[in-house]
Amino acid sequence: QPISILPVPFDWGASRRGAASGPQALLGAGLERRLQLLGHQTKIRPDSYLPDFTSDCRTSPRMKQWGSVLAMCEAVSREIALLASGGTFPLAIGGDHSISIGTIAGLAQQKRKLGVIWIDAHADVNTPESSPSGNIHGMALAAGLGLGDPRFTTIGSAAPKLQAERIALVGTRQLDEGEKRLIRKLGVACFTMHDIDKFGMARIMEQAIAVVSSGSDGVHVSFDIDSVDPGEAPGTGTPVRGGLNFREAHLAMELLYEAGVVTSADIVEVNPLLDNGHQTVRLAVELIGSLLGARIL
Ligand code: DIR
Ligand code: MN
Ligand code: MN
Ligand code: MN
Repeated sequence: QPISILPVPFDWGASRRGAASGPQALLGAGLERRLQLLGHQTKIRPDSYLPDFTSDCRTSPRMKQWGSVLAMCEAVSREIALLASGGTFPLAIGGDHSISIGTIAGLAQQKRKLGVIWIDAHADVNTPESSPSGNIHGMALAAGLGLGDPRFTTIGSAAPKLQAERIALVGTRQLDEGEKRLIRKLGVACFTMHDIDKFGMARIMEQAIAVVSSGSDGVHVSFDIDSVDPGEAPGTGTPVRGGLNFREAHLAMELLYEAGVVTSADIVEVNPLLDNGHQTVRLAVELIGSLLGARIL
């Protein structure tokens, strides 16, 4: 199955600039070639599909730069829906995590029972009311669940895109109070760093894959590079200590590939301006490789 790479050079959903250079950095580090060496056909969508969001200054303290984020998400949603209906595997490369509001809205046009595995130090289930920061990248998964500002929850279609029982969070270690309450209330499967330390990544991924694939018509992997420990992945806007080590991150991706259930993915929050050389950019490219079939032997 051909892979459609969708660059989303956007970072107004976060408080720090730089993730907008992520796509160029990942492509510059040989992402496409790596996928081709794994036997995949690839196609890069030129980013002319994106509107000019730089001049949109609609903003509010609870939803910073919401005008730009909304315009980006609508364009990403349209584009992802098009790529998915064309029978390719959509791979969105961010950009901050707000781009996933668009990818999920686009995927949901075809898939009514989409499972999502959210590999992230954070849960991104804030609403404008619960968010302490007002940064929309911290609201991305909530929007998929139909929670938050209607302008964002109704992109592509009015109904919620996701069901809580088909979502698994992996690598979680920093939650805001409102997020903790919501996760408990909805019963979202949350595999924290505590669980990974205790049971090991292999067992946790087995459980997470079961959650997202049972009764689902596709599985989307949303990989926030800040899930990885800052020692391995310093190039990201909101680093949190105590993350996945190098092998844990690769193993998660390898096991997802082995399970054979993944139908789309996005990789987000790579910030080349904060990187130690190209360490984080290279790691991100390698991790996408593992998700799409790279083997040690
Ligand atoms: C925090 C940070 N929970 C917020 N979220 C981040 O601003 O809502 N997500 N950094 O990746
Ligand atoms: Mn995130
Ligand atoms: Mn994060
Ligand atoms: Mn550990």
